[in-house]
Amino acid sequence: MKKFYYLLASIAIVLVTMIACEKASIELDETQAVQDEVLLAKADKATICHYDDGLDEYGSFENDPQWVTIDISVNALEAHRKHGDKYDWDGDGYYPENECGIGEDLGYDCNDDIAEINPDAIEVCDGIDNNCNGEVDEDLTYSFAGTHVFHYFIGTTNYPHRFEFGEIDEFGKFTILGYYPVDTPLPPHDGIILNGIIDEFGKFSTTNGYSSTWNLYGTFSECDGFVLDSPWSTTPWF
Ligand SMILES: [Ca+2]
Ligand SMILES: [Ca+2]
Ligand SMILES: [Ca+2]
Ligand SMILES: [Ca+2]
Repeated sequence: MKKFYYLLASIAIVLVTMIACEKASIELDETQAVQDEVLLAKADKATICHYDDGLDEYGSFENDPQWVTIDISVNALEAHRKHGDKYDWDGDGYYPENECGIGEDLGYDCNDDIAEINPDAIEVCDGIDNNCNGEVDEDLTYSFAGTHVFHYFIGTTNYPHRFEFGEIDEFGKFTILGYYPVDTPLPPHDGIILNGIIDEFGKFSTTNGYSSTWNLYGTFSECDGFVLDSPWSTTPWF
């Protein structure tokens, strides 16, 4: 009989524990649901700089026209966009300049149609102010020195060559340290030094010192680097 009471007591403890756990679980679910609701409510809202024309719903004068910061449902965004209200329309995280000062601390988006253009973008050489600092293609430096491959022709045969350029000096002069055929049957030309100059327009030219017919022409700029007029098709001297 004693064993029977022990068994009953054990079952009771298990049941009480299960009910308590279930209750705690329900309370936890309810708390989560409330939190989800709060998050959802936040996610459904958008902060915009809205132009209040000062008229009431009947078209009567109510107050002076003004720009005001308001929270709206995301469902109403398109309607506000048509009215010219300010918002981060391209979704890059930055607002365009606005009378309400929204997003001023992050820096304004200078192009709110293109997400790739914003204050956090990296400036690249494309004629556009990518990072919205008011300067176009700033601080881009390309070294003139290095290897450049370009092509010339003997008849209709293309002979790509690899040219090694030295740096440009303060007078715009540079040196071609060597040039070599790239996968062609022509022999290499190691050790040949060429000189050239870049004029005030960024045009460069070289001569080999053996023939006045052998000039290279192209353009160098800090942004674009080395661009050869192409195809180069003057007659080689060798
Ligand atoms: Ca934006
Ligand atoms: Ca943008
Ligand atoms: Ca810039
Ligand atoms: Ca740029």
